[in-house]
Amino acid sequence: MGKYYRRHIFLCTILLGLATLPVLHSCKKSTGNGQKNKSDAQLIKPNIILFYIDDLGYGDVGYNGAVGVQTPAIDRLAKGGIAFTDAHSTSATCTPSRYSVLTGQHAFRNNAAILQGDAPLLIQPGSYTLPAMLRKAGYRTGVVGKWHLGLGNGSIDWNADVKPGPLEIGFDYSFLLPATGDRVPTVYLENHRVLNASPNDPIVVDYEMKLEGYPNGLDHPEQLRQQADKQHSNTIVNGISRIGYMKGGEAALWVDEDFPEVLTGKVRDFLNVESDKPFFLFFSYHDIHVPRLPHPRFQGKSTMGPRGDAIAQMDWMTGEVIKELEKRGLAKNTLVIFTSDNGPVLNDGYEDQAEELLGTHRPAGVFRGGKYSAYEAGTRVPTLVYWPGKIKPGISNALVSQVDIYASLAALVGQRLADDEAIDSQNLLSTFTDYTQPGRTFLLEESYTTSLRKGNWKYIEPFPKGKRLPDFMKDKGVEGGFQHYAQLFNLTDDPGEQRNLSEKNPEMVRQLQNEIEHIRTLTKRGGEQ
Ligand code: NG6
Ligand code: CA
Repeated sequence: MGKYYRRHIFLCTILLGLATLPVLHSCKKSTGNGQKNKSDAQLIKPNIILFYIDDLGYGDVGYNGAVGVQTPAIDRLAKGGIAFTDAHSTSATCTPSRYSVLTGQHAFRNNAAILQGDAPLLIQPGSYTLPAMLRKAGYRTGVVGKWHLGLGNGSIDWNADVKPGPLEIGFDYSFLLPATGDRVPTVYLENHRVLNASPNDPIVVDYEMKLEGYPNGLDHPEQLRQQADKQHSNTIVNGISRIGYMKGGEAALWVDEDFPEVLTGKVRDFLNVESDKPFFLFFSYHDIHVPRLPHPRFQGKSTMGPRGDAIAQMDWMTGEVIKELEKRGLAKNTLVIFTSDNGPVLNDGYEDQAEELLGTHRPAGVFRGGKYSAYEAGTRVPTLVYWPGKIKPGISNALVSQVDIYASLAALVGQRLADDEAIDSQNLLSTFTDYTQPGRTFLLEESYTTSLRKGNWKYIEPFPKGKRLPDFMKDKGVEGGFQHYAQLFNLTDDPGEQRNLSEKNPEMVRQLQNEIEHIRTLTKRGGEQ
């Protein structure tokens, strides 16, 4: 293909995308942060916030039928924006989904799986990333919240500069929970440094060997506020035993109940930075992951105990950020994407009564499975796009994946992608901004096996004989869907994936298996090998 021709296609794609943004050019006024005295041409670069919730199920939000907890702030976004009914994280667990959002590639291409708390950075500095692409387009970029993509090069000294990390792969600012709430070290990391670390009380982290210092859960169950399974029974911090051992850093330890204030506060600070640049913020929540320890203010806000209260807390945090945008006159010039890294789970290692207090609430809605699962609820998550005054509110049934955020935002801000950049990411800018537009024709879902959606068909690859699931899967009560035989469902009349049609449709099974294998071999955008 000639250079001119390619460029022409690229420009057309951008223009087509923009044509779907109905009132884009009507906003000429200065809107504050990053948008002073800018021409129309530059106004196509709105601020962008990605609200990335942890373990939030399709049915956990009011607008999708939640019972026992209210989510007024999120419902307001749903009413004023586009609510997607068939939007997916790329994977049924956290690290792989995050990897895909930030790289525009499927996690299997880099063997991305749930990481230990002291794992090295999974994305090599110098690789193509979403924040680096947006930075190239003139954005100020930040990440606040859960990271879980690894840090450092192999052995981390938590008392010195912790790097490489987000700042080395495209973010200008970072404030992190380094891994997850249930993994040590239970400290905040601001840019390269642990917040409030002291040379007199050095932090040591070990994932193999018990460390003397803080008590641990197996030896001191009487000190626990929530009983935990074996994997979560190591060092006790704030009355909760975690995965992994740590000692030292007493002044740096976080208090889980403070997350909403601390994280929302850091987001506010990021928004308040005076800058001529538009911003991109990846706001990555701890909620509603375990350990679920909502602030006393939210305790009892739901009828479902800590899991429901954590949903209420997460909703409050979302509302606070939107209010902040409105207060600063930024709402109309900020594209908000709200979604979750994987589907719901009730028992994920701690006894917090999530199962007992569930009542008639259905975390996964009508879908089968949940976090970790190959069934739809593993990846089909609540997803909203909100941009008041720019996109028409509505419901979209288009098939979309979080891996598409990369190419779609590139189109929005006028960045051309290299052939080997974000290779799994499709430019769905028109779909994300117009509820009448179609989405993908196929979509890959990763779990401990691989599934493929083709329209409303859903194929689950057989789980290899001899391959083992992680031991913890036994106790989860999650329907994994990992069978040694092929599974094929038609979601049109069987959204709950109950009737396996694979034997009746061997040709379809073969075709979808071939497509999975074809996707595995791709090395370039647009499907060329
Ligand atoms: C598992 C943890 C689980 C959770 C998960 C990652 C068990 C026993 N342990 O190893 O609690 O931390 O990893 O969750 O299941 S995720 O949302 O970050 O993928
Ligand atoms: Ca998760």
